[in-house]
Amino acid sequence: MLELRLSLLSFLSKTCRSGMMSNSALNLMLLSYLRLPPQRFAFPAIISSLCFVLTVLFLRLYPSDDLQYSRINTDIDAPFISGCQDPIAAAKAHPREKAAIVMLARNSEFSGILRSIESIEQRFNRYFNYPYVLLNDKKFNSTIRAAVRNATSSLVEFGQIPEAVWNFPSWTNRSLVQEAIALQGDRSILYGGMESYHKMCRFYSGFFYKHELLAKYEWYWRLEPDVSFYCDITYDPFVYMAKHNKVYGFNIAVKESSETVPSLFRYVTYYKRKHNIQSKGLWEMFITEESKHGSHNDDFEAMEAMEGESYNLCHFWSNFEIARLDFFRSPEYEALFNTIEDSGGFWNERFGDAPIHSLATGLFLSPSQLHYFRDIGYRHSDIPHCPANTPGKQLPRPPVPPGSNHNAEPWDKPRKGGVGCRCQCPIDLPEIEVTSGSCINQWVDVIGGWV
Ligand SMILES: Nc1nc2c(ncn2[C@@H]2O[C@H](COP(=O)(O)OP(=O)(O)O)[C@@H](O)[C@H]2O)c(=O)[nH]1
Ligand SMILES: [Mg+2]
Repeated sequence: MLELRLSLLSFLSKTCRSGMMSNSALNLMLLSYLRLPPQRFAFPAIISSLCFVLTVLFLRLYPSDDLQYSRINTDIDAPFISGCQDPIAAAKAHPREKAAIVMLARNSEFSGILRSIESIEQRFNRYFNYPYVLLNDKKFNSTIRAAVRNATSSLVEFGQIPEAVWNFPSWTNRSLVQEAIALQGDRSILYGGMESYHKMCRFYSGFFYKHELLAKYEWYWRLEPDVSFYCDITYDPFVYMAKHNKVYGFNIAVKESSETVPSLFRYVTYYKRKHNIQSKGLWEMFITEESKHGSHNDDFEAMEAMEGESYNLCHFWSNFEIARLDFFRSPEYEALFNTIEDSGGFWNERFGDAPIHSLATGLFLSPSQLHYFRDIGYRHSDIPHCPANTPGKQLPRPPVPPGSNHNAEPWDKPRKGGVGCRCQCPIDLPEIEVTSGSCINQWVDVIGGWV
């Protein structure tokens, strides 16, 4: 009977999820609930609405705890740990890697800075005690310094970014650049009119890893103000990245808005061609389906058309990154950055550091050197990724320090195939994996597909 119910539910939900590309609120709610992999085609809204109603009715009649959390092929990348382990024992089991949690922030972001640090402390760092490096183009004020030091028992270092690094490079014509930025504002390009945002993207593209406070580290975890972590992280991600020969880890992959990077792909493919770089299997994640199937010819026009390839705008969202610093410190990455810098696209366009980091992984790395931290529940702005909890692998929380405001709420019910530990997922925000802006399908394609 249970088998029959599950088969029927699976049929209904498979039919329903085909409507997800229509992105209707109903479909998103359902997909977020069912956590099934998204499909690439859309049924007419009437069919997807009908199956939505049928599925909800069915679930109300026969609630099923056996519903599977969607599974990804694990041959070349899998969550390091599914479910919980004892984080105190895990922290004792290995020496820490040379790693830091790095945050660039402004003095005006006081409460967001603290919210992020409290969240990562509660879910991870109170066990593992990684140091923090906070960077700013101005001097951090004493209120922020004191509040951050008070929020953690780890080492905290505050650094100021030299003016010569943060500001427009000397070769730019300042008034022309300012005009170009103002024009992007007039065209309502996201953050296009903000000088400071252009500077931030350039800093994260080509300079953060050279800051003197990061010189002693081999790894970093990028943190931003005002983000949340939804699950407990009871293992050391740096240790596991090292053990599995991983270079770059991400949590969310989405599409960039095209008007911010009209010419970025042109310069990156120019670099690829000039240095005769062959894909190691990841580049395909970033090119459109048409380019994968299009015929390639070598005449001048095809070269101009970027080898017949075009950018699908996918990128790893760089507000969360756990990565090796030597990836960025390599001569290849430096040369790539210089090509992009010379294009003027940090100013005349609004090149983001996320598509730059991502295309660099596509040029230099193989899929097996990347890691999807699918088990880490995370939110930035109103985009969350939150996994289901692993059945049979949830453990009670270690005691929280007396007087702390650490969350003591119960966690979500586990689900078959779930990979999370004590996750408490949001119910008011649609899961990014199942929305049409997500690039998880493109990632899954290069590592072996959905199971
Ligand atoms: N110090 C400093 N940090 C900045 C500036 N602009 C952005 N940031 C930081 O850069 C990161 C990305 O900026 P944010 O405003 O969150 O952009 P979004 O995540 O793309 O919406 C955050 O960590 C910000 O605190 C700036 O002018 N000065
Ligand atoms: Mg942000």
